[in-house]
Order: sequence, then structure tokens, then C-alpha cells
Amino acid sequence: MPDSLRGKTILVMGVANRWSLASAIAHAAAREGAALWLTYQAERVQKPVEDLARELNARTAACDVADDAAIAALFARIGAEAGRLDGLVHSLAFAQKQELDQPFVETSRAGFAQALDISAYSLIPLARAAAPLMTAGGSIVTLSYLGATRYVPNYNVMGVAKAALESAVRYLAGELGPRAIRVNAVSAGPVKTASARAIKDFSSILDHVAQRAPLRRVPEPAEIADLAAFLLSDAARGVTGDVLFADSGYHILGV
Ligand code: IMJ
Repeated sequence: MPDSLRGKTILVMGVANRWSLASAIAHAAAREGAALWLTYQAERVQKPVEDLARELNARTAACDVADDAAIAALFARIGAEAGRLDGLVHSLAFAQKQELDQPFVETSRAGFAQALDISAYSLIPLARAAAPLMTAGGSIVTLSYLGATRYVPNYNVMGVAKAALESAVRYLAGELGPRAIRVNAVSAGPVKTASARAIKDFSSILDHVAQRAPLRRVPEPAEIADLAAFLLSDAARGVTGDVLFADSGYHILGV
């Protein structure tokens, strides 16, 4: 599907480094002809984002999604400079390391609030701010994980956050559908990103999935990115409110 995003302006949020799924999605979107905006959360990750932006001829902006004023400033700038938006990729999550290391039953009130705020709530104000710029309709894509609906050891509060995120996808799809704005999630299988490297025994999770998934391998970032690019494109014009898996088929297994 060459040029499937030609003429579209797409905002990708959540590039932290070259291994980020957001980075793979930005590459796929650029290959398909999109004009890109990339955001970074903080100066700590500005350099890798600027490097990627140079490579993909993308614009960059800072945006900490915990800050309502930063979200408003981002969309004001995109409105002023691009005039419109066709796609938004939300590839953001955060929980305190402690909440992923200790038993789930020990989850703190503050840790729960922060994980849900950054990983799930943020989709709502971003969709609210993006929608007025999506004058020709649009596509919003977020990233989820199987731990939203199944017990995955150590995923803990992130599982609860992804469950909230997947539900928010359905509510946003219901409300924004009449404005031709679609909202979907890509549920990615385990990939060695910065978000996963920090997890204990991650290699054994990768081995387990590679041995049992129907495709007998872990997904590649490019496969997850191609599914996101499909959802951003008009080829997916009939798809909204859904969670699509790019996980080598792992989620179909009963045993
Ligand atoms: C994360 C924890 C436990 C098991 C996990 C993961 N598995 C996978 C992940 C099996 C695939 C990665 N994932 C899907 C995530 O959503 C990760 C989110 C995350 C990771 C960190 C690590 C560093 C940190 N905070 C984090 N917040 C969210 O400090």
C-alpha cells in the first residue's frame, strides 16, 4: 500500500529513542508519505527525537501529557503551522518502577493515579484537542498490551491502565465517529524497547512467546508499525473502536 498516507499530517507522541514503537510507527508513516510531527516529553529525550525528525523530515515539539497547558500549546502550534491534522498516534505509558516490581496488591494510591493519568487519561485531552483540527476526519491510534485483559505477572497497575485505555478507545470512538474520526488501539506483542528492557525476566517472556505464538516468533517493531499505519490510512475507513493485535497471534491461545 504505497503512499497510503500521502497528503496526511500525522502527530506521533511517545518517541523516547530509536527502539520506541513510536519511532517504528513514524518510520512507517513517513514511508507511506505522511507529513509528520513528533513530540518529546522532556529535554532528556529531545536529542533522539530531533535526530529522527531530521531523518524523516518531521517537525518536533515538546509535550508533557501530564500538563494541560502543554497540550493546549502543542495543538495551537500545529493549528497555526499545519492548519489541520489527519492522524494522532498515542504511544505513551508510565508507571513507577516500584509499582511493576512489587506485588499488585501493594499498588499505592499515588502510583495508581499517575499510571492511569499518563497511560490512559492522556488519550482523552489529546483527542479533545486534536478533533477540531481533524476537519477532513481523522484517525487516532493508541498502543495497548494483552495485560489489559489477562493476568501478566508484574504488569500490575499498567494492566489496569491499559484496560482503562482500551475502554477510552471505545468511548472516544462512539463520540467522535459522527465527525468521521476513528479511534483504535494496536495491542503489541512483547518487543525489546526501553519500556520493556527495565522489566525483570523480560528475555524469558520473549522466549515463551517465540515458542508458543502461532507464528513462532516475537513481533518485529515494523509489523506493529505497519498495523498502526493501516489504521491511520483510508484503507481502515470502516474500522473504529477496536483493538487489533500485532502479536504473532499469541492472544488466541487457550493453553
Ligand atoms: C511491563 C511490565 C511487566 C511485564 C511486561 C511489560 N511485559 C511487557 C511489558 C510482558 C511486554 C512492556 N509493556 C507492554 C509496557 O506497557 C511497559 C510499560 C512501562 C514500563 C516501564 C519501565 C520503566 C519505568 N516505568 C515503566 N512504565 C511503564 O520506570
